[in-house]
Amino acid sequence: MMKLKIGITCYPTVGGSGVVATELGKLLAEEGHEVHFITSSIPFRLNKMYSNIYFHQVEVNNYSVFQYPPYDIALANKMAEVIKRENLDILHVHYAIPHAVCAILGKQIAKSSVGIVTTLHGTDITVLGFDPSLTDAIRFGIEQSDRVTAVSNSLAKQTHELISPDKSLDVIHNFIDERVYRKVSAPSLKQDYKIAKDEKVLIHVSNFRAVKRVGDVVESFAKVREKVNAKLLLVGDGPEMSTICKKVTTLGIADHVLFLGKQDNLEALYSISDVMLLLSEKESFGLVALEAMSCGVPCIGTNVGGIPELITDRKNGIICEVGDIVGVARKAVELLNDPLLYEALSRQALLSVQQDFHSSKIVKKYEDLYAEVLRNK
Ligand code: GMT
Repeated sequence: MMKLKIGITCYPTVGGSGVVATELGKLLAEEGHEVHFITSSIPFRLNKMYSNIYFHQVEVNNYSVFQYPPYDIALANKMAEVIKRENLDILHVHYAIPHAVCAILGKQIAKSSVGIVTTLHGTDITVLGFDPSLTDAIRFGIEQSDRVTAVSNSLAKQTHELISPDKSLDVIHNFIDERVYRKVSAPSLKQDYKIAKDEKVLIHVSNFRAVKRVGDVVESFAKVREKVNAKLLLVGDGPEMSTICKKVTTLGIADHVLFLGKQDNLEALYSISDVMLLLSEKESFGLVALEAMSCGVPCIGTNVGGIPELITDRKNGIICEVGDIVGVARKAVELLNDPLLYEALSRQALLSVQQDFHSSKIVKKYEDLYAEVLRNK
């Protein structure tokens, strides 16, 4: 395919959408495209030097006359500047609000015909879509983009139900870099965490927002421990953290739960884990489940959003209903005590990532979408 100049805007800090946007930019650069990140800070996953990746920082001045710093306008202005100076073919933004709306404004300011592609990740629809003060702006961002993708069929359906845009949505599932997320040898890590060799390890990774239901993770784990000698790794941080710490103490499992905070090199943590728990009440995709599966770790996930699009019950993982703590614990114990079932799910988890979510397939889908946008100009 022709090599393109592609602008990318996302929230660059920790979070699934920022991870996916940054990994996509890196892989597009490896395909020979020129990639321009237009963000408020360097995306945290941009941890390697690429000669064809550029970073344009959005700076927002805090003038005392303004009650709120004008981030969206500064972003649109920066987008216009980069569209014109770098002669961008495509501007790919992640989130309808504010990024798609800023892209449309930036394109107008630049008086350009740049193609706008918007990817919906969930929070913009499943949370903001319920806020009547934003729905018209979200619909505008979607309808005025050349193409809009959603990270799961579930999210596409929910977008139609909540926002009713006059636009068809393409579903392009998320991916991970399978060169990074693979089972690695971490011989002393279990010992470093004072986890016995024969102890099982359960892991949960999230931003500890209420929707992640980390309380259910902890309660399920307490029940698992009644039957299986195990430790729980809690990775990440967020608003529910202090409630969860208290719950762990109340349940009397403080010696068996390790709070690891935000971590890089998750592949090493997945590689010492046996099962991942993702028990959210809303989850448009569930990138962390894919990361774990790519390291051969089966996931117990809830029957919500995009999770059943990556986990097929008892084939490559296990599905439970939201809030079914007893069911989660029973199924986790069964999985941990049945080596044949465990081996089958672990092998199939890895295969699913390679067959259905391989980065080369997903990146090609985005490239094809960009090519279609440019053909229709
Ligand atoms: O999960 C979060 O709270 C972060 C959020 C984000 O916007 O970065 O993640 C959303 O996008 C990810 C990447 O597409 C998805 O894997 C997550 O499922 C989705 N989160 C929710 O829908 C709650």
